[in-house]
Amino acid sequence: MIQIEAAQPYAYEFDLSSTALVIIDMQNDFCAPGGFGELLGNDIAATAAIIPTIQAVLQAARQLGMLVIHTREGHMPDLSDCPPSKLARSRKQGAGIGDAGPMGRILVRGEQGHHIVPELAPISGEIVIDKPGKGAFYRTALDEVLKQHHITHLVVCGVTTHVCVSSTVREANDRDYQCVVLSDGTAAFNRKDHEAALHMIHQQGGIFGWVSDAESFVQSLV
Ligand code: TIU
Repeated sequence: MIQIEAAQPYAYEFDLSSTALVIIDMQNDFCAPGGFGELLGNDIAATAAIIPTIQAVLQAARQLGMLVIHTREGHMPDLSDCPPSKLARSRKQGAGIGDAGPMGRILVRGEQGHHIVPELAPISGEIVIDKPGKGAFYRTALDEVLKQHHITHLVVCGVTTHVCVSSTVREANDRDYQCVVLSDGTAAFNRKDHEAALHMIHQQGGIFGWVSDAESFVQSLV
């Protein structure tokens, strides 16, 4: 059993064989200029800045043979999996899903904006989950995939803390997965949303899970 002593609200314990690293939506659409995140009016500096931190976590996980799962938010080219309300709100915000953008059609599978940033590109044996929603369990095979691999614990990184990371951790918690979110391996477009989202996870004795940091996770593995 491995322990991250410094986790909040208390030490997080896990076994390598039953733990997956889950990297949420580290796509150009959220981390690169001209992507969906920036077109929505956000500053992508914070989401781009965590790429090297996640690289270090990913390298450690790969070396130890942990199951690695990458997720991507996006829609089919015909937008048939895009809820009309989500589509309407994106258009109102001036970043219409499916419209032409600087990196191809916005939030559409196969377009440049939808690709995972090159530094964190999945390698052979890693699982990529395409999701139409904010949570990674909604209308995906994630739960089945995790069960096939006998996974009970998730180490969560990615973007954004208050949106897709938060939704996914809440969905995971209801399905009995024990999640630790790495505070510096996640980011929101602003600090206030990031910190509030992390607080909501570990408050009330870990109401949705644990919060730790990349260094503590990597150190726990050695
Ligand atoms: N991946 C993810 O968080 N999708 C978003 O739309 N996030 C925002 O913060 N907008």
